[in-house]
Amino acid sequence: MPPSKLYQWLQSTKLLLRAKQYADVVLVMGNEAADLDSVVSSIAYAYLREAQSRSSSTIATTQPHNTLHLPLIAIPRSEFQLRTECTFALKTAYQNDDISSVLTFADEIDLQSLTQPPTSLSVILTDHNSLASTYSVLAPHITGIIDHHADSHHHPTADPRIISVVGSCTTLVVNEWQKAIQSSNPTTTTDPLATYLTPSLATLLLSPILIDTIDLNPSFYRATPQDITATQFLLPYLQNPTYTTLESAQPYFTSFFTALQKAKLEISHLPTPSLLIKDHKQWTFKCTTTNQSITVGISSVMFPLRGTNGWISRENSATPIIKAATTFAQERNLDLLIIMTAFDHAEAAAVGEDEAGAKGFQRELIPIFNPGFVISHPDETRKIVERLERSELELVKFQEVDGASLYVQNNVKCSRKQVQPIVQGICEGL
Ligand SMILES: [Mn+2]
Repeated sequence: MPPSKLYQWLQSTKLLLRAKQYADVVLVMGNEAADLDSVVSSIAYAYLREAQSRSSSTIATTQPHNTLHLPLIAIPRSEFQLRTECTFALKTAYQNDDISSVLTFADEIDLQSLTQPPTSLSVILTDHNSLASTYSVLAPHITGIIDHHADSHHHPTADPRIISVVGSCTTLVVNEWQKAIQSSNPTTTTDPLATYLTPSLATLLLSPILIDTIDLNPSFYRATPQDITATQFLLPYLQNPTYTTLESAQPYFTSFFTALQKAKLEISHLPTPSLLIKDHKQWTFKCTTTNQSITVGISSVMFPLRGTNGWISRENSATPIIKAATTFAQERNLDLLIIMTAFDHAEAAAVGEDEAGAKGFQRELIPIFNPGFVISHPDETRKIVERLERSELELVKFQEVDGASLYVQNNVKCSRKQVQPIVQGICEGL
């Protein structure tokens, strides 16, 4: 079986980029979280532009194809394996092709050189409408926005500038496919636009819509009429053409949604350093009395430490986790690394991943100090630990390993958003 059209296009795009064989580049880029919606919306919109340029006229097919449409995944390639729902959706939609192998990631492209003449660069943002600071070099080149977040009113002259609060950004991209297919005239084109929307692509487009709207379930108020219309439009393009109505397709949607959700939770096989980097943020605080800078990182991990299926039992003890976390803190020059675990036992039980469904939502927390760093002075580490223990987090120690304390965080309402200012206050007041 020959590779799919999408695979061939992505592969040739990668080769042309490497060989610098382009005059115009249209970069389509999702946000830095690189979640399923960002990945799919950027691929599918770049592919629409490519398909339009190929099918719009016979001249386009006889002249050298000089515009490179390039979806960019805004994370390093090594981190993509952590987006388990993305790799699962790509595999489900394209069973015979390894699509991720031909995608282009942030560490595989020299953005600075693309912004230099004679290259003409235009950047289209999907799933975000204001650039992350790491990509500010691209700001003058933004020509289009398709997004479903609140409008930050940047780039007012972008065209298209589609910002609409729908469940999934991919819904807005499906909308663009629909408009383009309906307005294209098949008799004048060699390769009608609709032939690019294969069953595989339709399945891929469906996946973020299902995840973001929670299976189009009206009781979660995530699915908007536009998400429903987009799904309706995709129906005849899906792998199984017997789905004529949304009602008849619902059992298929639910089983696909459940599988995607399960894949998203399946991180327990990842090695400890990957679990720590998957959702990590860091900040530098200034101690007001000593004027020292203190860098603190917080890793959120959706995997419980305790329990028979937990992280500690996987490693046989907590020691390898503390060791790997200490190395992680040293590599990133952190004074303090806090691991926060969050795990919904009830949700896991619902997809058969957890035997004890009654425990509900739980959090755990471990502060780990980088030996030899600013706050490694025993007085200061002791102060930080004491103040954390006295804080509103309601920490209860359940184990102590190699000088690190492992806590249950009984105030489960405090996510990283709340823990960060608490830690900031403690560091600034040392
Ligand atoms: Mn999104």
